[in-house]
Amino acid sequence: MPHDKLEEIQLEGIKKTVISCYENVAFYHDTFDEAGFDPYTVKSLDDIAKAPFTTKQDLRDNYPFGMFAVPRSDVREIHMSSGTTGIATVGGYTEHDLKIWGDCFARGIEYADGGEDDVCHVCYGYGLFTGGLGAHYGGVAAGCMTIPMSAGNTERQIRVLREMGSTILCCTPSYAMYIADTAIAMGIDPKKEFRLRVGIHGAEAFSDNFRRELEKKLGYRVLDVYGLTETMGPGVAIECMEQNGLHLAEDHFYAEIIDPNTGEVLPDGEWGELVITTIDREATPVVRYRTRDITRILPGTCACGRTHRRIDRLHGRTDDMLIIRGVNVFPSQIEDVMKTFTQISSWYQIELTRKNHLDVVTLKVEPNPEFNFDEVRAIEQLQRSIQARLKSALSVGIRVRLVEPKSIPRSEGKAVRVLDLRGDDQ
Ligand code: DLL
Repeated sequence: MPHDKLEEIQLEGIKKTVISCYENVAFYHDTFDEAGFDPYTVKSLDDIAKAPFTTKQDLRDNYPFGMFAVPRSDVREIHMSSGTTGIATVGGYTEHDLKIWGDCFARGIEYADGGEDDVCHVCYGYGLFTGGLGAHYGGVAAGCMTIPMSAGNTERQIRVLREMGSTILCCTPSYAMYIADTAIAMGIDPKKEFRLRVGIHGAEAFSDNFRRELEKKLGYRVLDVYGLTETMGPGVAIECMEQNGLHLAEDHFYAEIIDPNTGEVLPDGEWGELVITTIDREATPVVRYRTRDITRILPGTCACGRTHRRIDRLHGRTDDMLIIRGVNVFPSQIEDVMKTFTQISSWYQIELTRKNHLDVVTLKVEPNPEFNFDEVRAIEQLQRSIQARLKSALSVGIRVRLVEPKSIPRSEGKAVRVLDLRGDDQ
């Protein structure tokens, strides 16, 4: 669809969304009034920038059902964010919302020319996490034979991958790597014994190197999928086979990029925080939701010919930024330096501790399997070179420790990349 036609659909949807929020959700009624935003006067897409932002805290304050814009009896399903850092947030879905969710995830399968001949193996966690059921509805909507594996029991995953001939793998990228490594350790070559064509991986950031390694081990193409509980779950944006940015489902989500400090809307191409307004979500619509995720709108059109604009792969979150002795550091910057060393793998963990009231950052990283772990001098030399390159790239001292292969904990869900142990002064 030409983009100007799409914008007409967006405007019509947004007009309905802001009115529904104002009339049905006390929180929006109050905040719109306080900000002097009149939802009945939205005439263009630019007018949405006059509305106040919604934050995760606002959703928490209205836990559990305060953000519902429809009667409770119209809600068919709920999901919740993990709530590891506070009260969880709740997303509600009407029948219409569930259909849209399936359609959005199914786009990723369609990008890979998937359909009735495919076997969609879903090992994102099912349950309150949106990964499992989001990918599941997508697999069904795309016409695939869908296998609801959920996460865990990796040997059984491997058995099913082989025996059912799964062609599409949906899970976190770190779990996909764990499956690949486990299969290889069992003497199975996944490239030969699995029939995977494509992996639709997301829920956490992963580097280009990590992607290439996965593609090499599993013999398939990896597409990045983005989403969050507060706006729907996986499928808000998905990469096409060009692997050059994630197409936003712009007929359901209106995206803005803002300067996280000033709140000002930034032009296409500039990095900032992604802000999303839902266009036709019924149960829990959100207006200008601050995702905390850092990306940019890629200018220009995609070689695949689709007109939906693309966001760049995520560059971390405003709240994962580490402040190390006053310097702002994102884990993705550490990964960028790691990529320049062929001797090390993509498995790492950043450990933050405090010594004499000063932050100490230790990067624990596993070398590649070919690296000779018995050569103490080679280990020390490599640690020193990584340290030096980190220092010159980030202007902070980071200790580097090469650790035994397979010693960084593998996860079935999102990988834990940063361990903050600064609570105890050591
Ligand atoms: O992680 C939804 C999801 C499930 C997305 C499966 C993709 C696949 P939450 O648990 O609410 O929802 O976490 C949302 O995860 O704000 C990002 O910080 C991060 N995230 C999600 N997808 C990506 C991605 C799901 N492709 C939070 N790359 C978001 C980097 C991602 N980070």
